[in-house]
Amino acid sequence: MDCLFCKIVEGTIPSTKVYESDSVLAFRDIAPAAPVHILIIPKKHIATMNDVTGEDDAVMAELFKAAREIAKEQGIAESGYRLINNVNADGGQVVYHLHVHLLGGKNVGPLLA
Ligand code: IU
Repeated sequence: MDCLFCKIVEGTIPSTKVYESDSVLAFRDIAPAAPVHILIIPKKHIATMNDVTGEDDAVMAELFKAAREIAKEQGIAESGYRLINNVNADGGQVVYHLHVHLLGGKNVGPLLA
């Protein structure tokens, strides 16, 4: 499968990892939109949020646990941060391997500015 984020999971494409567990990986976005911009992904290939099934309950729980822990570790848990998941074309999804953006380190403003 020709998936960029699967290659990052495999290590054939380098990334700046900030968190790793058995089922989840997080790394810095190459084009950061905020001082902290981290992508949190399931290691398993899931194309979009639409493709999540009941079998993925544990990995999705792990993904949001990673978000909480990374925010704390980055020192932005209390100041605040935004989690974004883009789905398909109208949602602005570019990479079709499910990922949650963690954005913070500044006031990211209203959602639909
Ligand atoms: P989107 O939600 O699919 O639109 O976001 C894809 C993100 O992946 C976007 O913020 C890119 O900057 C980021 N990204 C990356 O971190 N490394 C890459 O090699 C590529 C995209 I291509």
